[in-house]
Amino acid sequence: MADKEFRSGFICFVGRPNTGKSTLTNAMVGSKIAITSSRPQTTRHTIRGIVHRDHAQLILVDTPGLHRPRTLLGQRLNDLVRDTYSEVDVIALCIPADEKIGPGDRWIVEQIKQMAPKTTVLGVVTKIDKVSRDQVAHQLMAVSQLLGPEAEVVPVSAVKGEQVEVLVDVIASKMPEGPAFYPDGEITDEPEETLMAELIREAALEGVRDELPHSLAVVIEEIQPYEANEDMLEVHALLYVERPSQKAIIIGKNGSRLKEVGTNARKQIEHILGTRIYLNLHVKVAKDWQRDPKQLGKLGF
Ligand SMILES: Nc1nc2c(ncn2[C@@H]2O[C@H](COP(=O)(O)OP(=O)(O)OP(=O)(O)O)[C@@H](O)[C@H]2O)c(=O)[nH]1
Ligand SMILES: [Mg+2]
Repeated sequence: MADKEFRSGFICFVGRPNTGKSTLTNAMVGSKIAITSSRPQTTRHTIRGIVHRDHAQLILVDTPGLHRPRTLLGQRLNDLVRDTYSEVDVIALCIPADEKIGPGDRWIVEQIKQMAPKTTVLGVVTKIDKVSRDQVAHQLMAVSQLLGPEAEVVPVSAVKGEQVEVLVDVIASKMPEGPAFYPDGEITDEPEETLMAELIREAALEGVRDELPHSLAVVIEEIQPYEANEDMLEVHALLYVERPSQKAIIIGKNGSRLKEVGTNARKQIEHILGTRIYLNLHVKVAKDWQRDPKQLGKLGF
């Protein structure tokens, strides 16, 4: 058999919040480049992950979960996702195996049809480890009905690693022939500073409830060589919340919670960067920043 032509291209994962897009991105890339959490609306910017195979290179674009926006931040995130539709070869709609298809999913399908009528659409049934085989089969049919007969639908479990390679192959088969976009070994174009800020946000999200996750934003203020040990980096980060009561929660009794967040984030950052760091965290209140255009701008939205 003749060698297969090399294929390369862009695919974005879209779906309602909390449907497993970022977890799947990490599983396919083989490394953690996108933070994940059990709370909806974790991802706040598009994140590129690169999948290298002998016959293909896939650039995955993980996007924020889509929902009817209630804040200016929500609106900006939806716009961001819509902008990516025009930049990709394939759009993959992620729907969990354990949740009924609802108006939120139909709304996304309509948006895709409107914005990118010619783009190949793929269905991905995520989290198949959470349900029985029968339920997976049922969901595959439901997603197929939602997307129409021409769309392929692939079941996958990112957590168990089931079917991840099958999904890579299916996506690769839909890509145009062409050379790689990124050099071998490169797995993301996320700047280190963004990765650090995200890992701190992920650590701070752990265990907080209600509306607090949405109110949290992290900004890296300064990175410099650590004076006491020149093999280390000193990183200063600011955690923004929207209200003083939230500040108290994040800091915890005698600063215990913030300390824990710092330790967890530091380990993750050191693992990814391969450098030891001294991490300095501060918490600040930026009142209602999710609804304030000026503050959103300052925070990079
Ligand atoms: N059991 C199981 N859980 C999963 C799987 N994939 C994701 N999850 C869980 O689902 C939750 C949401 O995962 P994320 O990857 O953050 O979801 P997301 O779609 O990126 O969410 P947003 O960024 O908020 O839109 C997390 O608690 C994950 O651990 C899976 O294959 N199996
Ligand atoms: Mg995400």
